[in-house]
Amino acid sequence: MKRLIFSLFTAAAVLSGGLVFAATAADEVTVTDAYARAVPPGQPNSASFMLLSNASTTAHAVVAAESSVSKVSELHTHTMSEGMMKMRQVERIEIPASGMTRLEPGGLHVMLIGLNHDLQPGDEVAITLTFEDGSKRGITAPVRMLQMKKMQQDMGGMEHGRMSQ
Ligand SMILES: [Cu+2]
Repeated sequence: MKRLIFSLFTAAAVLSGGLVFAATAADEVTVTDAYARAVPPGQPNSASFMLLSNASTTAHAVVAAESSVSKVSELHTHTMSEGMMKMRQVERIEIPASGMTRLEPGGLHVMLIGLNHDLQPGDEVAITLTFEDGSKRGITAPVRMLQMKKMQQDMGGMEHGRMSQ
């Protein structure tokens, strides 16, 4: 009997350990297609994009980002306001249960503010995402040249809109 109790206890400990591990958002969210926008010297800001996939039955959210190349990293989205595309900071980027959220030019992105250096195609940007439960995930985003139209959207459609008025 003693032995049975002992093994039940062991099984429970292993099981609960496994559940704690599985419940971490960083373990349940997969990050693919990560990249950062190439910018010429003198350009202070850039952005990173990626696909966040949540295989679990619990919704998760990214609540913060840090990067190796910028002083500040913020979570941003774009919204249309009076015919102009504007960027604004968001507190969290939701990833629905069994769903995906795509960060892409003209939409959600990780804004890299105050670059330490220019970003050339072929460079890599290390980004750490923090999830709602405090768990973190490090990703590597290769730097890519984006098409001009998308770049303009992302680099401040608001300013372009003002200039054309
Ligand atoms: Cu932004």
